[in-house]
Amino acid sequence: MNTATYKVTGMTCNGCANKVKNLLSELDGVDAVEVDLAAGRATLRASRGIDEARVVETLEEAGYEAARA
Ligand code: 9UX
Repeated sequence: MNTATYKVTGMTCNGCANKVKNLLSELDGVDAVEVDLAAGRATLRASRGIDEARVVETLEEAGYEAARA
């Protein structure tokens, strides 16, 4: 089990939060995603190592800025 929190910049409404949650949920090995819209944070739980570059790339392609928190 592996947990990682990311700072996500640019989420402005619940639609954004849901989009981020869905996108990250589709990534390999990701079991659960929690998104905190107000705090601008996403936390991933994964059964194996999280591919950090893939997480950041996925968020950036969707129009957000992301960095490991
Ligand atoms: Mo809300 Mo976000 O209308 O991509 S969904 S701003």
